[in-house]
Amino acid sequence: MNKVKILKWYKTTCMGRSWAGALSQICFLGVRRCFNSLMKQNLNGHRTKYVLLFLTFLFMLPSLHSQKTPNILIITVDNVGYGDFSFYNEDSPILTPHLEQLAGQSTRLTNFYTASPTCTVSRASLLTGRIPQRHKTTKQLVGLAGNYGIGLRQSEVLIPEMLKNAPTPFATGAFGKWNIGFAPGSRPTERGFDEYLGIASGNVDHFTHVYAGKKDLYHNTESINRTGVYSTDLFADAAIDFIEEKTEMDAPWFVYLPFDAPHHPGARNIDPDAENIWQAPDYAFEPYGLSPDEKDPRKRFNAVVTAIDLAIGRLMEKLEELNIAENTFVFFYSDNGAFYPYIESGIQTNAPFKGAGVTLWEGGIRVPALARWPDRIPAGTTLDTRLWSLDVFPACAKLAGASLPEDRFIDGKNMIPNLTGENPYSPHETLFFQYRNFDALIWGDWKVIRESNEEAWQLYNLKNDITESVNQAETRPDLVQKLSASFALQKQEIDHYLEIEYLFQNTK
Ligand SMILES: [Ca+2]
Repeated sequence: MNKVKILKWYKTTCMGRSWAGALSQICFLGVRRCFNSLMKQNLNGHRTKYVLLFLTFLFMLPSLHSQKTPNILIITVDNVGYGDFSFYNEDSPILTPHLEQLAGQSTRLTNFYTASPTCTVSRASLLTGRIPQRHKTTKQLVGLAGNYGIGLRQSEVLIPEMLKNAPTPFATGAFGKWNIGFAPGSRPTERGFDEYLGIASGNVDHFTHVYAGKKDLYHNTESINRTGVYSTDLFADAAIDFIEEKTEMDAPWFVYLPFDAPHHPGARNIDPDAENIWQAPDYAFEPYGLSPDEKDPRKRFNAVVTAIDLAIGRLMEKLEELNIAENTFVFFYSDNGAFYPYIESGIQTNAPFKGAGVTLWEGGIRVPALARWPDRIPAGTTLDTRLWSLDVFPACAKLAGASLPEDRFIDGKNMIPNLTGENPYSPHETLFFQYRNFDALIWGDWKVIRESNEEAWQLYNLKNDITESVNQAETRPDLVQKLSASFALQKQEIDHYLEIEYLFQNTK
């Protein structure tokens, strides 16, 4: 073959595949070539039959491999803005080479929304596939009373509970920030997870794991002490150990890895004896040539994110080492956008979007997201189809071959055909949001939003005006009427639906 032919062959055979995928494809083509060659020679006798049988077996190996139930890895980061990562904003000063590599192996979502702009509600929605108004956890859990209370209703079905009912039940592990209630019956190992290592609350001192003066770190339901181990590493290492163990047992696994970083430091989540600063491990300052004593909060924040990047790098390396990267669906996203104080001080950015966390402006709800599944999801691509975090739930069901719960409405839709490029159309006609006094609805290119129901609706065209700068409510009253009517109808439907669901679940 000449150079042009070799390049063409390489492109069609290996491009977009992981190294293992490329190797598998090369072996497959090689075996096929031998098979064809043998057939041409028209050999006779038993030996030939066995050779042919063996080659047929080899020939089938890749397809057998591809039919294996995939593992599922969901990673969330806390309050990272759309413009914080270099793979969304080339001006970002934050060093994340491993996440950049992951982005290169993934489809990068540019029109992905979290169902809520705040931690607790975002997580409750992800794990149930339902909008907050339906699962009824509509507010942040605050303080020890909030975080150690029931939190999310125990009657809600979580992803790991659904995956336990898959044809091949999944091994399930959660490692990180729980933040949806830690009362007996609400804890992860009582909600479908086989193993849990993490914090009950939203954010802790990254080194002492103290929240509001209380040691907040647990293995399953037991309080544990790992003082001195940086929380990001603690969670990633627990996930790695779990993955290693379950892979050895040849069980499909589901890992939920919600980092509590880089969430800002504050009175509750910094140990009373420690300085109130962005806490990063010493090694995360090295790539910047900085001392761990660096005082600039922007540089300290960058190191916190780099520590996440290094942890995710180790995790991805482990998937390769275990030879399971090919058969693992990875979904990575930020639970909500960056908050105003950190945007205004130049530490973070939701650029190009307006607004911030705990608002329904695009900066609060439109978040960075990556989806990787070698050989199925085209690598290094960008996807602008509108999806949201609730779609993870039915996607997990589809991947596992599990049935969705039949006694409740799931707002999410299976996004796998969108991620693989089979279907370019959003499965959602509208996205409905309600948080605190904010109301919003997105339909097609348009969005209506109001900061309280005492204010008039504002109207923005998200296609031509992604910064939500030009309110078109006065020039397009027809669209305001259409979208606001849809919002009112959906709100009415949800209220009515909840009554029916309650009756249905309590008369079984
Ligand atoms: Ca958050």
